[in-house]
Amino acid sequence: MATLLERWVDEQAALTKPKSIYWCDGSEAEAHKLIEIGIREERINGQPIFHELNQKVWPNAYLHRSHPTDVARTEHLTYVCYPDKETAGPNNNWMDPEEAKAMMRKLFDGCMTGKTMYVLPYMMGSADSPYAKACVQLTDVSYVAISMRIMTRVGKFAIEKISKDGDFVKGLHSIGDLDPNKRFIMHFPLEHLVWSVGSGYGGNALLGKKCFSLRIASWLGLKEGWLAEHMVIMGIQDPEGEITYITAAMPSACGKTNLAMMESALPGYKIWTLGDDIAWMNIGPDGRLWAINPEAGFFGVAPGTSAKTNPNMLRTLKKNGFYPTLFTNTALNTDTNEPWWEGMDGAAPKNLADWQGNKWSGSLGRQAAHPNSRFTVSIYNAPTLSKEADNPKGVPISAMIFGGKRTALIPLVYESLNWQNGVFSAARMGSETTAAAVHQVGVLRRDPMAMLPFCGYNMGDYFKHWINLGKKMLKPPKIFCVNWFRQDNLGNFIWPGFGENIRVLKWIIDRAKGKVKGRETPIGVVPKLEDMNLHGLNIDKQNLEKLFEVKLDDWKQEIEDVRKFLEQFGDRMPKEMWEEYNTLKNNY
Ligand code: SAT
Ligand code: MN
Repeated sequence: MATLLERWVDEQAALTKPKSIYWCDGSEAEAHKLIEIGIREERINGQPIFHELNQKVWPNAYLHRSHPTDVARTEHLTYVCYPDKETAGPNNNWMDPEEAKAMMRKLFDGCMTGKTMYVLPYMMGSADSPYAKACVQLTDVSYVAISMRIMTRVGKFAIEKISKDGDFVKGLHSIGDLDPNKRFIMHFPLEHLVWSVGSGYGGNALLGKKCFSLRIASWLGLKEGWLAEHMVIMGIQDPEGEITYITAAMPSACGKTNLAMMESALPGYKIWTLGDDIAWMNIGPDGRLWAINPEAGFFGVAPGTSAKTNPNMLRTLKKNGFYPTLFTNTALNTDTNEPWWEGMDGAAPKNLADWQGNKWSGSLGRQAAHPNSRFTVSIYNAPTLSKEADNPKGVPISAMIFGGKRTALIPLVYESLNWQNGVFSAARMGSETTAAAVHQVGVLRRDPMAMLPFCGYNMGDYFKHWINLGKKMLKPPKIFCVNWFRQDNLGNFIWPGFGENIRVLKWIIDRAKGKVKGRETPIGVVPKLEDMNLHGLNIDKQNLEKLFEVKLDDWKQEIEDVRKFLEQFGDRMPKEMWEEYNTLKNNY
């Protein structure tokens, strides 16, 4: 008798009409087979799916070029579908589920004709974790199948868990005909279901990532009393050998991956990586907050990644691991057959093909690699991988960091006064937009908890959920805000960033352990200069002061802007947020 899973797959096949159905087992042999198919058989837009790179320097690595209109997440084509619009909130595009399904069914009808449907049973979280979830994604692209195998745990164990639980998270994906007018990423949180058509790109197509692990999971977290967040998870080892675990939320392409595997500039400190993008956090039996990374890989921004900014990532990318490594939309050195991007070490090679495969002349100020070009690589390749990375219980979190790209106003670091005040600080976060999504780059937008594009329900309810969870914890993490991007009067970044960020992390863990005092300001506690280890940095006094400055006049406009943002949520915005807002306003 067919199982629940088999029946569901058959139904999707009856709709999409593939020529064959292939059940993936997650083995190494299978990965090689799919890569071969992507090189020799499958085509997107007439192009092979993969190009084999120089295997001596980049073992097991392949280049993928996506369709030129399909290079980033498309937030304007991403919807959450609840029977009522209010539950989706002003932070989401909304469509009635029945209407959305009727429209999508037409787009899916026969879309896999002549193609193979890959069935990917996978786990988010390690299979033995009580917090893990079993899922299945269907797709018609080998690139997506291989990417899912790197980013998640694909294998039979997921099928076993599904038959035990009688339930799974469902994802149906087809690249369709890549027409941007027929591209939709549809979430049905009540059914634990995602339907995505018309894009093969990252967060649009790897449905375990933003679609499930954030949008659907945030909804599950609301119902079940936990948090699904857009956060790094890392351990900071001090010179005594003690490891403190923290999380850090930042919008896409603001340096989360570099932070997660930083090489410390302070002797005696070491960073251990657990995750670079997503944290699922539950209150443990001890009343602390425990985090797991549901993913198993990195989908990181290539431009700017170098031996200086992230030496551990270069080691990760060059390791001959069990999983293939993919590069998407980077440039190609056609003499050496190596990937290349802006901000890699050294000058641009003489003969380059740009991200679309055309000879690159270097003129016209165009970049050779797409600004949102990416690598997809297994976390198990990372030399900084924490030995707790697969611990089914996760790790206990002592501090949470929230950061964004702000060239002015926001100090390098400050600590919130308490949980509720911290939730408010995170909720009013703003960041200058990046190339990770299709929109104008470099404009300030409010991005609460770096979750604006990923919170799968009304953010007013989300803030309330955060406040409620704080009350349930015996020892909630301390909340901090950071900003690596403040500029001087000439428009240069004041703070060197990257490995030097350990100096900020050191202050944060010192504060979390109650080792140092600080200076109180209306937004929270900033460091006293003497408590920050600044030895060997070349920042003049005036700029140093600017880094920690909280100036009355500058904040007036910010506070006004925050009010407008909060007001959008009407009576769904919890009164505690307005209390915090009024305290801040009255302090200025
Ligand atoms: O495209 S993804 O959503 O997977 C990456 C990102 O934008 O953070
Ligand atoms: Mn992300």
